[in-house]
Amino acid sequence: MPGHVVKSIGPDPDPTPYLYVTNEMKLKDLAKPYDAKKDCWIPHDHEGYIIGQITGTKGELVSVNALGMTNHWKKEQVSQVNPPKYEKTEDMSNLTFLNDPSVLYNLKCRYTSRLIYTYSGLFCIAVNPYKRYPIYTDRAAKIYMGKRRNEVPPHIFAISDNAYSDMLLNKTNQSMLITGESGAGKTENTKKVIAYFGSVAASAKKKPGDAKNLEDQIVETNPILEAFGNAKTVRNDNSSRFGKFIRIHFQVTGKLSGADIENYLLEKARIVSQGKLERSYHIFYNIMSNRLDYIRSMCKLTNDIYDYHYVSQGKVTVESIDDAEDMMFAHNAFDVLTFTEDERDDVYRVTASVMHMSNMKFKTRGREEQAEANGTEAGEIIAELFGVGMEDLYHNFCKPKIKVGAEFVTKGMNEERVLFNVCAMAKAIYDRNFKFLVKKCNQTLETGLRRIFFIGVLDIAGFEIFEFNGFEQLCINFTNEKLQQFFNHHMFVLEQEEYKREGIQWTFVDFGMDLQACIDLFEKPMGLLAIMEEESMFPKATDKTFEEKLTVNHLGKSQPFVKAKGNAHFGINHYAGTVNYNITGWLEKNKDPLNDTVVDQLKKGENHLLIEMFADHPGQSAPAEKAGPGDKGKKKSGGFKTVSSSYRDQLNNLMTTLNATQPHFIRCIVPNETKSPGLCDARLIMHQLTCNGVLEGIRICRKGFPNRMVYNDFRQRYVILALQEFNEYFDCKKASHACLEKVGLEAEKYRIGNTKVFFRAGVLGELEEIRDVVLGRYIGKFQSWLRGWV
Ligand code: AD9
Ligand code: MG
Repeated sequence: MPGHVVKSIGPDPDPTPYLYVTNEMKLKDLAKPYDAKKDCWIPHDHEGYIIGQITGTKGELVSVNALGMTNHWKKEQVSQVNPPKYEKTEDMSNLTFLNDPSVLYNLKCRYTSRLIYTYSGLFCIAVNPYKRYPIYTDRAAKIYMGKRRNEVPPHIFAISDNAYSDMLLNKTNQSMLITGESGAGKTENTKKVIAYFGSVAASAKKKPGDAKNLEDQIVETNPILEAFGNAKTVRNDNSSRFGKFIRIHFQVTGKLSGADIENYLLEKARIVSQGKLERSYHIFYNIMSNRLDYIRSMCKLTNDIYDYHYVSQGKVTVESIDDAEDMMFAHNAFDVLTFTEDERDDVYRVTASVMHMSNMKFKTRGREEQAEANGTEAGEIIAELFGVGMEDLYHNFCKPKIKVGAEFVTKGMNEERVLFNVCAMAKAIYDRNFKFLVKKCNQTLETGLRRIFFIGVLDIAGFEIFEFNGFEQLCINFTNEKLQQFFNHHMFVLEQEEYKREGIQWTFVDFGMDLQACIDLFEKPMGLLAIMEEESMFPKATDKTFEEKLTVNHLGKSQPFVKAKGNAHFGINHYAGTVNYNITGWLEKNKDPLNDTVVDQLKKGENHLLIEMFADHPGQSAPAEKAGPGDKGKKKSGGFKTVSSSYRDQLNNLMTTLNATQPHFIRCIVPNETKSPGLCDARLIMHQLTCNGVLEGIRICRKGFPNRMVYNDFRQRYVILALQEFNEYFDCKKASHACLEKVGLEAEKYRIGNTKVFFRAGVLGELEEIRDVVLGRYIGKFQSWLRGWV
């Protein structure tokens, strides 16, 4: 299966060349020419930024010579270059000049040297290597076990190990927030995190041949989730089409005690339609590989995937995927996770029924526009798999009962509407099946052992800005806005704590508040979500009335709500940029209507899985239709919610959980669009650094005092600037203060803390320049003394 953890056979290869900068590299980097005063970064179309030399400055303009040409740039377009000693630095927050070009350059240099992990303050950045490096082996894991972050090179294992020891030391729950674009490596990193915890906190000694250890069960949820929730997309052959939050629970001793999974919004459209280069969920093709022939015969499937339109509109095979092998991974995982054979086979039946549903044919009778069955071949199989009567099934699709007042009446449906309802039913069945799988995994992972602490791992899509942005993008982007606020707030809290500890005077502003206006736009009464929910309940609402209501309430009133560009209806200024949203079909998607009569029939049928899946669906006992014909406008109540309101509840729960944890942030980056190892597309990377908050993190960093040095280090480096002061004062802190005053640095540019001196962004560079001048003077003096002596 794509990315399945494979134990290496024989001794693990040496991971160090993929983790450390070699001495050879270091020497080469240090020998690079560097002119602190002249070298600068300027924007470049293809490379993102290139280095040029400043030749002059006039007012707001800087003349820069680069690639043999001199051009004039605005001051803010020109950034300073870091000295060579910072080449391939492991933590970019230590850079003297913390700016966008330096961050991009550092990531690029490390990536092309096969170093995929880098820190940027609180963030761990992972650039997808598109190649299997031997950095996740037992040998690699040993490097990280029990080590502090700054003792070992950047790695997801370092973050995992720190989370684990913080949990035990501080007795607090932890979370690891892994975000990034599609194909960036979120799921791969999530798997490694989970495997790491499995190995450091294994619950019991493994018995040979025993496949049902808890750590195995936790790891084995993955083949099931991936088979049913992942699909080939243009960007990723193994794209997760749902978000997830996995909590690994631990006993007081730090040993595993269980796990649970929360899943978010599975992409449903894919179940019935795919783009030309894409595929539906892996399981359909796994089954059709016929690796387990009993499944196909049990489910009455032919041997031709093209017989099933819902799952054969795009690709049906993928080069990087072995469907037969994956079938076995999923099948065995069911066993490890203690699904009974009946449960497992019902899952296969229900999955196959979705394929058969593409073959339900209907025709229109006369002028009445009443649909009726056009052949019952598919229906017979489906009815058998569902454990219901075939004729009733067709009847319920074509003439459902609806409640008007206290009465039930039969309502005629035209062909188009029936086909729509069949589609909706197929999607709902698959989606509910997926939820059942998660629920069942959770039941198995509930071991009865005491759950004292947990580490939660979040794997969800990062911020998305496409040409066309719909309901899905809105949900994802809102989630990311909330997560970014969480990050900003966390960073603010940590900074504040450090400044307090160090006794520094500073007026604090909660950086999280920078995003509040956008979050309010979504959350407040009569905000975007409230309006959407209200409109979804209102029988006569249309896309147009929805749009009008949004505009009237927010345009010119809520600052982040702006006029749309192109074929969209409105724009929102998110922290990562402006996104134009197109609201076509949102209300329908949000209501997600189902044919209640068919639901009722399934609930009364013989397929236990279907009965369980629809247990929370009111079916025919849903409240009566309020107004007008058509199955629009049904009021959802009695525990039955719109998509957006369930999502909002889930998100609120997630945020409450996260707020009570110590978080760790991992940002995954796609380096290029061709899945090529070692290749960097500067624009693509910069765009992601904006979307995933790394640049936002740097912006915040720059608002405070990003560079800091303990006094001893400061003395070692800058003693030459104030020889007398450092001689005079025994107290290094006083001497450092005197030194800074002596060189004439304005008080606003630094703060004297209890153990460290803090600097505003770029100030260390200024100090370095002063040091160069002083050093030059000493060298000059020494040289003339030498000359005199000679
Ligand atoms: V999506 O939003 O679910 O479409 P992800 O989860 O961010 O996406 P995924 O982890 O599935 O991406 O990675 C995509 C592919 O990149 C994998 O199938 C691997 O082929 C490749 N990849 C990603 N990370 C690594 C890694 N650390 N080592 C090797 C990797 N290959
Ligand atoms: Mg994924």
